[in-house]
Formats: sequence, structure tokens, C-alpha cells
Amino acid sequence: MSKTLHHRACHLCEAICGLTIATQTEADGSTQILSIKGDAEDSFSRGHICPKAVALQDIQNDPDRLRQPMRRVGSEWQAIEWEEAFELVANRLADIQARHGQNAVATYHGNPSVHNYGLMTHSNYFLGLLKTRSRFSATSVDQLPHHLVSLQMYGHGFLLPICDIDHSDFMLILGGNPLASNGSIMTVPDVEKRLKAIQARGGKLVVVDPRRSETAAIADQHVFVRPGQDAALLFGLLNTLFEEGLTRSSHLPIAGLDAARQAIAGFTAEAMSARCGVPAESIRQLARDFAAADKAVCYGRMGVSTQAFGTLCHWLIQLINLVTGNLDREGGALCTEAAIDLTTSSSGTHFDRWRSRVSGLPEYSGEFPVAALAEEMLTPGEGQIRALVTVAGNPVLSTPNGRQLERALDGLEFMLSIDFYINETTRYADLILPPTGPLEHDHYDTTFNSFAVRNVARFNEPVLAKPAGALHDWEILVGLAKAFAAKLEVELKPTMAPAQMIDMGLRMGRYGDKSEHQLSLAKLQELPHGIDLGALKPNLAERLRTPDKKVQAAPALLLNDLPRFAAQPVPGAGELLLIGRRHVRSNNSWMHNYHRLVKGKPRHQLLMHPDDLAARDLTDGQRVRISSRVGMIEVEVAQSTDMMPGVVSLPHGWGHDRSGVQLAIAGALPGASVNDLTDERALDAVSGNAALNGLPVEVVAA
Ligand SMILES: Nc1nc2c(c(=O)[nH]1)N[C@H]1C(S)=C(S)[C@@H](COP(=O)(O)OP(=O)(O)OC[C@H]3O[C@@H](n4cnc5c(=O)[nH]c(N)nc54)[C@H](O)[C@@H]3O)O[C@H]1N2
Ligand SMILES: Nc1nc2c(c(=O)[nH]1)N[C@H]1C(S)=C(S)[C@@H](COP(=O)(O)OP(=O)(O)OC[C@H]3O[C@@H](n4cnc5c(=O)[nH]c(N)nc54)[C@H](O)[C@@H]3O)O[C@H]1N2
Ligand code: SF4
Ligand SMILES: [Mo]
Repeated sequence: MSKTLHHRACHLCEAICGLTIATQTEADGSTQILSIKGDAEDSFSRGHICPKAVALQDIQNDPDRLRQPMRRVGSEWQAIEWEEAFELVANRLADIQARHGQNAVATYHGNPSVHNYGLMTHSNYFLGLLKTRSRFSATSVDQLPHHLVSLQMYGHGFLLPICDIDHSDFMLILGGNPLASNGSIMTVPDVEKRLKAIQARGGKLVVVDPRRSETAAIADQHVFVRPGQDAALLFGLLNTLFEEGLTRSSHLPIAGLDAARQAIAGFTAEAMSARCGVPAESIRQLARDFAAADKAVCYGRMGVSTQAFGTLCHWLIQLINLVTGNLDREGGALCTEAAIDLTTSSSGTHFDRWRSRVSGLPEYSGEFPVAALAEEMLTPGEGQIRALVTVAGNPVLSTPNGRQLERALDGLEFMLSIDFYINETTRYADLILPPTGPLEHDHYDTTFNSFAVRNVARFNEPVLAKPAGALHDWEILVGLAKAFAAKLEVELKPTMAPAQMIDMGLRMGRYGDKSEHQLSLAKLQELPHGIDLGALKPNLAERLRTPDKKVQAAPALLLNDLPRFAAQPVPGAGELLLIGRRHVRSNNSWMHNYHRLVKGKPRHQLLMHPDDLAARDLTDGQRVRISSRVGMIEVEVAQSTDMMPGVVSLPHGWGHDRSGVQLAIAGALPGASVNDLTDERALDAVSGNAALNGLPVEVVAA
């Protein structure tokens, strides 16, 4: 019997907290996890941890987690061998592409792909061979507007200015709830302490949200905004800054600032007030407060990304930081200098080079908006999607109009899923290939080190041995690539393990062989608590990738969207609008079968203001029927004075009864999927990102 302590960063959300995991190996060689705790020696996360990390052991031990390839025969799942599975995929996909063309095979990457470096390094090794334009991912139900705005303004989709939260003295958050999400496009472990530190040094936190969220509850000021109308508020703020002379010069080279100023001049605080539901004087005062702070940062997340004017919102947020001199400035918004720099990659460099077949939606970085996935499967004609490969995702629960997508999946000729669960989506697959569990492989965070509020790096060794016969995600992709290349009789270039690629990336990067840090895989292996490479610094002027090497303040794409904004009617008073929410014990559509996380009261009720309940003769706790243009679901309603009147809130990722996913806790409600209500036609017209928030709904007694 021997006990070992392992140090590792949690990969489950963007905060990448350091963990200390104790294991015990028995005489028979089997290893048990004894405990999972925060790693106090990780200088970035400082011992912070949330309940999801402790549930890593439930992922590991869950008897329902798939451990070998499963083939569906009718409604039965049968275990098959890896080689047979790879052959089957190669044969089916090659046949479908031969008959219907390359674009007939689609791919969908879900959120855990970006939390698993083997999927980052090797997805294209296989999927690239498919040469299909039918590529989709969770990006377009999430952060697509951020990337598009960075591409337009700074010349690269990954040049994302990050809040310098530790040095700011005024933080304005729109549509983000880091106390529940632990931060997003802002890798910020221990976020509550960092927000409270702003207040402790005399600064201010202001939250704009149609719900008094957990983050709004600790803020100095909470502003209720009408869902989907943040652009109006932001126009009012920006105009006030210009009109009242509250701007400050920037060291950045800028093109088009006057054009931007003129284009938005009509959208004054007074003109915008009725749209966003915020009094004009409050908008003006907020602009003055923001400008008065020496170091201020405006930040927007899911609530403003997944709405009808998501791209406009993110453009305006960038402009507010820019004109107050807070862009690329300490305490404002700064681009992280990651050890492996995504801003030198070719991904994130193009937009609208081609369009989707049915609705003509633009590609971004080679992907179409996922709202178009079902229609591309259901609409006959040349190029119709006949097969799908999903990787670490659950689009039936996570993309708009999930019921329609289910009908589409049911009609496919072939579907492959790389996932370790049978979920609401993968149950339609003909074949599921399960990778090793997260603690059974090594990891280097290529994604979130790049969006972190400090420059950090960390390599994670596996905690547990790889079981006999198991394959890592990247090995599955290599297996598939080999079988498919053999079938097509094309030559496959050699590859290497992800860790070797990271070694090369680290050594060639800014902290590598040519720097004082000498970062390499070997060096990081000696630093089990990770390495801090310093605070964020101004660097945008040198990193701009626009043709004229200037910040583009007035991209034509954005100016062209202003008439759509101006033409949108002022929301009606009686309208009920649906928004989403997250909870710290839940993770998108999975981890709902672990008792540790789901125990206690159900947390997936519809939150509604008492006045809205009364107006519909409804009572707290009653079952209600929610309907939208596309569907209808039934849930329990919970009265909440935290809701803005006229707004209701429901979390996504529930509705497990349709797949029979067993909830560990007896009596726990499976919940219903909010994406049975969200509308695949409700889009941010510029990017094609789904407008999940601000959905008109009706609520009646069930
Ligand atoms: N209405 C509404 N809809 C939303 C949102 C919202 O706020 N409101 N949020 C959107 C956002 S931001 C996102 S990111 C999406 C998420 O949506 P998706 O990415 O489609 O779904 P997830 O729930 O993250 O899917 C997780 C799946 O990945 C599998 N998985 C986990 N780890 C691994 C791994 O290491 N390898 C492999 N191969 N599989 C793994 C799990 O078993 C699970 O089946 O949902 C979006 N949908
Ligand atoms: N515990 C937990 N953590 C997670 C996840 C999870 O599922 N669970 N998911 C991870 C993922 S994939 C992501 S992308 C991030 C997301 O991270 P965040 O964006 O911080 O997460 P949300 O909780 O969705 O916050 C969105 C907020 O926007 C508000 N909102 C909705 N509509 C509007 C609107 O029109 N205007 C404004 N101003 N606000 C609006 C909502 O009330 C909510 O408080 O979280 C990540 N972290
Ligand atoms: S906040 Fe929780 S889930 Fe996110 S990285 Fe930290 S421990 Fe993991
Ligand atoms: Mo996300």
C-alpha cells in the first residue's frame, strides 16, 4: 500500500485551479483517489477550489462511463474492438463522401474539446482528412462575437483583451456571472476574492444583468437591463463619454474613431433609455463613474454574447475601453502573453469566406454557426449533411431547437461520437468511442493560459495509470486517421504525442529557448504547482495584425449592423423574455449524474418575479408550461425578487429524461431543456451566433 500526492490543474472550467489529489495504490496494483483539495502552493489559484473539482473522482469511478467502443444495433449497445471500430468509421464515412460529396460529413466539437489538449492538437489530424466545410462547434452558442470583434478590430480572433482584474479599480460587468461560472474569457481562479479586492482597495464593481445574480449581489451597484438590449445601454455610455468630454487619449494607433463617433451619435443615453430600461441619467452617471476611475475595465460575457446584438455589444465594449484609455493599459484590458501563443495561429484569421448552403450564414475560422446544423441535415439537395462526427459535445441539449436537431440526427446515414457517455446526443450515434478519463492523461492548457489574468503555465502529469486497452482522445483520432487514410489510399503525415508538441511550442515561444525562462516540457515537469510569468502588460500596439497595424475603431461589418439595431422596435411592456443561468454545482449538460453535485434541492426551476406570477395567477412551486415559437416544456416555477419584472430565467443543460440518463439521487428531477424553447432562427445577424437570451415566451399553469 502506498500513498501519493499529485498536483494538477482542474480542467473542468476556465479557472484552471490547482488541485492536490491524494491517491492510494493497493498491493494488487489498483489505485483509489483518497481526496481532492485546492493546491495552496499554486500561486495563481491560491488554494481555491469549487465542488466540481471534487467530483473528478465521480467521473473516474462512474460505472456508467463508457470504457470500450460501443456499437449501436437497433436500440442495443454492443462492445466492439478498437480496430474494428476504426475500420467501420473509415468505410462508412468514405462511402458517404463518395456518394454525396465531402461536405455530406459534418463535425461538431463541444466545450470539453477546449479543455483537453489532445483534442486541440489532434482533432484536425483526423477531421482534416474529411476535407469538409460542414464544421460546427459550441463556439457559435457562446463566444463567437468576441472572436469576430477581435478579428475586425485587432486583426486576429484570439487577440482578446482580458480584464486586468488585480489592478483595476472599476469593473463594469455585463452579462457575466463569475461567482457561478468562475469566470469566462477571463481565466481567473479565486474570482470572488479578486473582485472583493477591487472593493477593498477603494474601487467599484458594477454588474448589468436582468437578474440580481450572485455576482450582482456582491457588487457596489446592480443595474437591471432589458434582455437583449445591452447594446442600447452601451451606445448611451459611449455617447456620454464623447459628448461630455470624458475620453482619454490612447497610445494605440487607431483608425476610424471619428467615423465610429459619428455613426453612433444618434444613439444618446436619452434615446436609448426606453430600449434598455435604464433611466438616461443613470446611464450618464455610470459613464462618468467609469471615466472618473483611473483604471477601469468594461467586460461582457454570455449574457451579451448570446443575444441578437452580440457582436455590436462586444464592439462597443472594446470602444468604451479604448476611448477611456483603458485598452492595453494596466488595470484595464490587456492581451495575455501565453507561453504558447494562439495569436500566431492561422485559426481565427478569416470570416465569411464562404457561406452555409441553406441560410447563407457566414463561416468563422472554417466553422458555420451551429444553429444551422439541423437545417443542413434536413434540407434535401446537393451538399445535404448525411453523417456527423461529434467530439465531446451534446448539441441536442446545448444548441437552439434541440428537438429539431434530434429529428435530424435520427435521419442520418451514420453518426460517430467520441465521448465517454451515452447522452441525449450520442444516443443517436452508430458508434461511440470513449477516451480515457481526465485523470488518466496528461494535460497542458493551450486555451485558457491564453486568456488568463496573469501569464501562467503549468503541465499536468496523469494522476492515474491508463487502463489496459484504453485510448486517449488523441490516440482515437490517430487511429481513425490511419484507418481513413488507408481507405482513401492517401499518405498520412507522421505525428507525435501532444506533450511533445507542447515541448516544441514552449521552446519556440516567448518564454522558451531564447528567453531567460527557458521554458520546456522538462522544465514545467519540475514545477508541479505551475509557473507564474508575471502580470499582464501592454503589448497590443506591437501585436496588432490588421493590414495597417492600427486598431480599427469602425469596422464596416459593425457600422452596417447599425440600421438593424435602429429598426428594432422598443420591447413591449407585456412581453415575457427568457434568459439563462449557471450554477456552481452544474457543468453545462453533464456531471448531472454525480450525487455529490446534484444533491439538495433541484436548481433548475424557472425563476419569475412575484408580480409576473400574480399577473398569471401562478403560485411559487407550481408546475408551469413555457412555450416559444419552436416548442413547449414543463418545469417548476420559483418566485424570485432577484428577477427583473418581465424576465424569467432557466438554466440550460437539463432535460435528461429523454435519454433515460440515470440521476444518482432518488427523486431528483431530470429538469427540462431550455433549448427545446430557444429558436434556431434567433441569431446575432452579424456573426450567426445563437441569440439564446431574450427569447419571447409565454408561461401558463401546466
Ligand atoms: N440556452 C443555452 N444554451 C447553451 C448555453 C447557455 O448559456 N444557454 N451555453 C452554451 C455554451 S457556453 C456551451 S460551451 C455549450 C456546451 O455545449 P456542448 O459543448 O455541446 O455540451 P457539453 O455539455 O459541454 O458536453 C459535454 C460532453 O462532453 C463529454 N466529455 C467531457 N470530457 C470529455 C473528454 O475529455 N473527451 C471527450 N471525448 N468527451 C468528453 C461529456 O461526456 C459530455 O457528453 O452549451 C451552450 N448552450
Ligand atoms: N459552474 C459552472 N461554471 C461554468 C459553466 C457551467 O455550466 N457551470 N459553463 C462554462 C462555460 S461553457 C461558459 S461559456 C462560462 C460562461 O460564463 P458566464 O458568462 O459568466 O456565465 P453565465 O452564468 O451564463 O452568465 C451569464 C449572465 O448573463 C445574464 N444575462 C442573460 N441575458 C442577459 C442580457 O440580455 N443582458 C445582460 N446584461 N445579461 C444577461 C444572466 O442572468 C447571467 O447572470 O461559464 C463556464 N463555467
Ligand atoms: S472553479 Fe472549480 S471547476 Fe473550475 S477549475 Fe476551479 S475547481 Fe475546477
Ligand atoms: Mo461555453
